[in-house]
Amino acid sequence: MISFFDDRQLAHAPLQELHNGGWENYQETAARATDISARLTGMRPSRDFGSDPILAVHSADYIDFLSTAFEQWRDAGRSGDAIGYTFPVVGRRPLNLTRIDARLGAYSFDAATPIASHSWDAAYWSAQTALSALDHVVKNAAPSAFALCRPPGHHAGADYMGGYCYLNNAAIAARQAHKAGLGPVAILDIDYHHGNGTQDIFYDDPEIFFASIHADPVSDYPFYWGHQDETGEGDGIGANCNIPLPRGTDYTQYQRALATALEAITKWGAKFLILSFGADTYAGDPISEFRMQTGDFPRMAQQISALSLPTVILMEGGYAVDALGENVSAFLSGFDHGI
Ligand code: SP5
Ligand code: ZN
Repeated sequence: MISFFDDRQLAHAPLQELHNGGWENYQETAARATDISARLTGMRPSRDFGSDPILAVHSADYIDFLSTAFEQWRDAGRSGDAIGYTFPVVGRRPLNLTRIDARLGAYSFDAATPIASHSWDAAYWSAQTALSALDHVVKNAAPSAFALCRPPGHHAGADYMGGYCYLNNAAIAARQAHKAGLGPVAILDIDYHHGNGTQDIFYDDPEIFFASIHADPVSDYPFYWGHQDETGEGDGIGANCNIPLPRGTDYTQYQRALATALEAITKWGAKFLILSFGADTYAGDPISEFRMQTGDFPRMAQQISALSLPTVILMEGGYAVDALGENVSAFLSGFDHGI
């Protein structure tokens, strides 16, 4: 399978994240991407599609913040990575605050998403990688292509970062595909965690369908989104489908949920698919609690591939670094032509 990646995605390297009451090594490492790329054939460099497709999803003030936060942090005399510690809860009045700590809090929903020296550059190129895979599928009428997005994107909303995500690569690709007239466009998110950012971005949008299978937010991050009764709002009612599953879910249970999600996508009339793929459903994942085996990933891919929709596959999470390349290539091998 043709895959896209840009080396600038590797330079993002925050040191720590706040986890269970203490600082731990940042899990979303560059080694994840190098481990995956080592297993891929047909790798191509990403092209630059500029800022417009990013600004079609994210607010201009958020992009201004993301692209300048690290510099502002350093100018304020700080060392290490930029990270917030005060978060405005829903309903606080909008204030035009300029202090870096206030901005970091306002534009993030957790403390797992520090901004380091090259974070903006890496996030920008991760989004371009998604757009490059989309462009390839469209220009060549290819059945699918793989975007090795890193940092991942599905937790990032229109104006917030979180969960190792800065720019929502899936949303950027979906909106671009819709604008290009490839629709109706559906996004299927099979990362272990709920794709809260993607859901938020399209929650009142009837034109992009979002389906997600994930760990029940009653027990797992991101807690405040991903519940089954979240079905969209306004014109978007009915265009959002959450399938939460309990910890310990194995492939036998998972494939039933996948069949339900695929049926919803078919019923909705999708003509184009954006797939947010996380390998953190793997049994050996250090931060997740599903029980998928490496051999389950090709079967999962075959089930999705049977929809016969043109598909852009985007990398989201997956933290068992030693098995990550193998799991991703196993997944891609189940997709039409394989890798
Ligand atoms: C893209 C992506 O997969 N982001 C995930 C961000 C998760 N951050 C918080 C993880 C909390 C994990 N709790 C660990 C329980 C270990 N048994
Ligand atoms: Zn995840």
